[in-house]
Amino acid sequence: MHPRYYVELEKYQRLIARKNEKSPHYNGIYDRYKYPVLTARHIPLFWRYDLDEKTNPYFMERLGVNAVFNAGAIELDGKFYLVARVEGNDRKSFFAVAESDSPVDGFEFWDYPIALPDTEPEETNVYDMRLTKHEDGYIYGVFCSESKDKTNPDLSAAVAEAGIVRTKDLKTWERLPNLKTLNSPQQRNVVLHPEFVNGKYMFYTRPMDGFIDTSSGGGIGVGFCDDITNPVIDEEIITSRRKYHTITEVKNGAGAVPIKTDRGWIHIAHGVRNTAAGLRYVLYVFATALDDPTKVIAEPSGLFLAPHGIERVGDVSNVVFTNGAIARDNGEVYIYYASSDTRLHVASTTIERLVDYTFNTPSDPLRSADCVEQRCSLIEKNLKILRGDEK
Ligand code: M1P
Repeated sequence: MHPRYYVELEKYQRLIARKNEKSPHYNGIYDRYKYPVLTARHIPLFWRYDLDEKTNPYFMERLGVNAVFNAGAIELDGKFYLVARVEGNDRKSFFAVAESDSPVDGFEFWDYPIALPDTEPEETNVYDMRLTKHEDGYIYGVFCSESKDKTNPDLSAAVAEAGIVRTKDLKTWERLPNLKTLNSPQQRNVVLHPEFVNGKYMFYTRPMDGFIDTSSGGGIGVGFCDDITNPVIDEEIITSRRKYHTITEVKNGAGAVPIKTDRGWIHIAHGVRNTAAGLRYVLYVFATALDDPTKVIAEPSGLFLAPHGIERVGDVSNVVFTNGAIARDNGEVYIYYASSDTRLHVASTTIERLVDYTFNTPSDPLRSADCVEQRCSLIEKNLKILRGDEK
C-alpha cells in the first residue's frame, strides 16, 4: 500500500470519531451543532483512490467527491440513517447511506452507494431524496430525476421530475415510475405524506413552469393519487403560497417529511428570495391541519434557520436547504440541513419547542408599518415586565 494511504486514513478516522458539540448560538428554538455531520471528507478513501500502487503510483484521487449535502433522514431500530446527496467531481449526484448510533456525529457511509434501478434512460442526474416511512409498510424515497430538455436548444435546459423508489431496509430498492403531474410541466421538492388521506397517497408538490423558475407556480401544493405504482396527480392544490416581499417571494419548496404533532402537521420547508448577490435560501416553518392536511393553520413570520458564518460559503453560497428530519418517540427532533450545497449540518430541538414556535410565533403582517406595530407591542409588554422588576 502507498504510505500516503495511512496518513489519509488516519485523518478520515479522526473525522469520523470526532464528537459533535452544541454551538454557542442561542434562539431558544433549536440548537445548532458546531461540526457538519457529513462532508466530502466523510467519503471513504476506497471510493476515491485507486489503492493499487501499480495503477496509481502517486496515490492520486481518481474519482473525487466534490460535496455531500441534502440528505433524507430516518431512524430505524434506534439507529440513524442519512441518505445523502453525494456529488462527484463530475457534477453527477447519487445517493449513499450513512449510518450512526448517534443523531449528531459518527456517521459512516456503507461500503457502496445506492445503485438505483436504471429505469429512466433519459435521466442524467438524481438528487435530494426525502424518506417517508409510509403507513402502507414501505419506506419511500422521492427524489429529483433530471434529464436534458431535448425540445430546447439551450444546452443547460433541463426537465425535473419526481422519481420514486421504495424499500424496507435501505438496501434493496424498487423503482416505481416517475410521478406525473398533469398540470405542471416540471416538479422538484416533492415529498410523500406518511399517511393515507381519504384512502389516497398524498404528495407535496412544487409546480414549476421551468427548471429553475417556478413562474406561475404559486407555492407548495398537494396532490393525490390512488395507485403509487402508477403515480399520476391530476390536480394540485396550493397550500403554502409564495408571497411578495417575504422569504418565499421567488420560490419555496417542501423540505423534510412533515412531523405529526397533536396540534397539526409541522412542515420545515425552504423559501427563496432574490438579492443583488443572487438567490438566498432559508428554512421556514408552517403547520397544516390534522383533519385536512391541505389547510395551513399556522405560519410563523419569516425565517426559521438561515445560513451563518462559514455556512454562507460554498458551491452555491447563501443557501440552507433541508430534506430530512428525525422526530423521535421521546420528543427529540433532529433537523439535517445542508449549507451552500456543500456540506450537511444538524440542529436539534423538541416537538414541544417546535409546536410552541409554530403556534405562538406571530405571523408576518406583510408590511413594514404593521411589522413596527407588532414589534412595538412586544417592546411595550416587555418594558412593563422589566420596569415592574425594577420596583
Ligand atoms: O441550490 C440550492 C437548491 O436549489 C434547488 O432547490 P429549488 O428547486 O427550490 O431551487 C435544489 O436543486 C437543491 O438541491 C439545491 O440545494
